[in-house]
Amino acid sequence: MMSRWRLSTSASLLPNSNTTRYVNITRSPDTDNNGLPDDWQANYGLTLNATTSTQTADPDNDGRPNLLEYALNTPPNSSAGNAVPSVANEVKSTEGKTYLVYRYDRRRTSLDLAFGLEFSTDLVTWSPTSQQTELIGTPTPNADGVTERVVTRILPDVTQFAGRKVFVRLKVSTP
Ligand SMILES: [Ca+2]
Ligand SMILES: [Ca+2]
Repeated sequence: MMSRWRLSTSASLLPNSNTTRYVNITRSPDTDNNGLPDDWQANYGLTLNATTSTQTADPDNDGRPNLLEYALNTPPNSSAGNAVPSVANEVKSTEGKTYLVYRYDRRRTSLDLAFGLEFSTDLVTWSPTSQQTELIGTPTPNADGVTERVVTRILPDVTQFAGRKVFVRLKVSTP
């Protein structure tokens, strides 16, 4: 069963001692068990138990299923405002070598979404491990208060890709 959890803290949860800190974990209601919080569905008019409300449905026909819309905090009922991950060549200053760098914004309050990059040479077979990656810094909260920016360097440096193509995509799943 899919579930959604949120972390919250409040003054009433904090004990007098400053050596212990309590964290309250509350589950966002998901009464139709589709893995998408009911309040998120309600915000965008996705009716409970409707076929247009499943994780794989794409009611706005923008090519993004509802799970991806939720994970990236884009509206499932409009293709407007869709943030697009970016890929750019960037020099790693400590090495002087150029690497592909992949940037995307993801929802940061959902503990049960898994994000990962996958790679392919033919757009048919995808693998999460055929290229090594390294996170650049730590994810940075965005001004919207909902998402964070993730920046990943794809290894090895671009000179090692000479004469061949490698495609990269973002995969979102619920464990
Ligand atoms: Ca739901
Ligand atoms: Ca969509």
